[in-house]
Amino acid sequence: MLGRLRELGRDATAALKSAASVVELESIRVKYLGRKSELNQVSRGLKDLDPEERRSVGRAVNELKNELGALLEQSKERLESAGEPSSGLDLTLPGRMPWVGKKHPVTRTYERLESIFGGLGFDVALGPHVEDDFHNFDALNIPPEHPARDGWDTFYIDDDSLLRTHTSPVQIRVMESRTPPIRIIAPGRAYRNETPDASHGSEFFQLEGLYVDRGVRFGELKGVLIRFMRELFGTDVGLRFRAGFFPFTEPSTEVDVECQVCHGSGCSVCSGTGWVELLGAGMVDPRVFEAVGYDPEEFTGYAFGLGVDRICMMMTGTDDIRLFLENDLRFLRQI
Ligand code: FA5
Repeated sequence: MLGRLRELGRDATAALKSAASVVELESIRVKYLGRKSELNQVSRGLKDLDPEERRSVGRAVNELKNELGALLEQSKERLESAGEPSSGLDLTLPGRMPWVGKKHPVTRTYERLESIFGGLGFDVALGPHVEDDFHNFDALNIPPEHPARDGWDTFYIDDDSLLRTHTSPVQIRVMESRTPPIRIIAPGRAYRNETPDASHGSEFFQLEGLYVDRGVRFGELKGVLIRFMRELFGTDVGLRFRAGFFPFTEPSTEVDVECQVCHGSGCSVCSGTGWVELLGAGMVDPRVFEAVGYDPEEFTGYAFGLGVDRICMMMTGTDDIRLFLENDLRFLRQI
């Protein structure tokens, strides 16, 4: 028995001296001094030995326990002074900052627009991104042979389905399903088979507006657009209404804002003109009313289509629309 105790002592001492971490030290303690250790079993079996042997073995067990306990403390101090933390948990390490997500700047711009138009009594309507020729073109007074179709370079899916080139088809879907008065905005993506540049994406965000009732006039359209532009950009921002052409509105206008990137001196965003086109608008053409079964003698209305990415560029001074789709957090975090 005494020989076995000496053997255990030798093994435990060697293990404690060579332990390389506090975790390893703990497993050595469990093995040689723990509840299920051989040394503990010898200790518990002392009562079955005859008195003589009990005395000598008992003394040897106690001495060995004391020796190993002291050696355990020394090894722990040695490891801790060498930089090994006692629990494997280093409370001095700086904490990890949680990632806090934010809405995309174009989403925030849309939400701002929604709130302005909501305050003016417009509800939100949505439509499909995969459209048919009728809603995207024919009902908007753009028949197949009409040269205006060239202005909307289209991604066709098959002969009759396409990725909508603007949000105007939502006008048609809303008028088909409701009767006036109608006052809606329709936000969402539009797709054009265009080569992207600083101010053109092949995929971009538009916001359509439509108001139909009896006796709606062009002056109301102008008033709403000026009001919303001033809420966004401030009262002294330069605005420009130009005569425009859209097959689905008559008369039509395009509205530009003074370039907020170069403030009018000319840059790549405004193609050197000092102005950026933000929207197209006009009075709903009677042929559109006929296509949805409304009587053009009874109802009049206005419609507009804004480029939300362009508005976001102007509000944030961003000089390239493509940055909005690149998902580069270094850029997005600056806004
Ligand atoms: C239209 O899309 C018409 N549907 C707008 C409209 C609606 C007119 C209702 C009348 C009545 P246009 O192609 O001009 O029109 O586009 C409208 C706005 O979308 C532009 O002023 C511009 O701000 C934005 N836009 C157009 N093409 C792109 C593009 N490739 N990338 C980013 N924004 C664009």
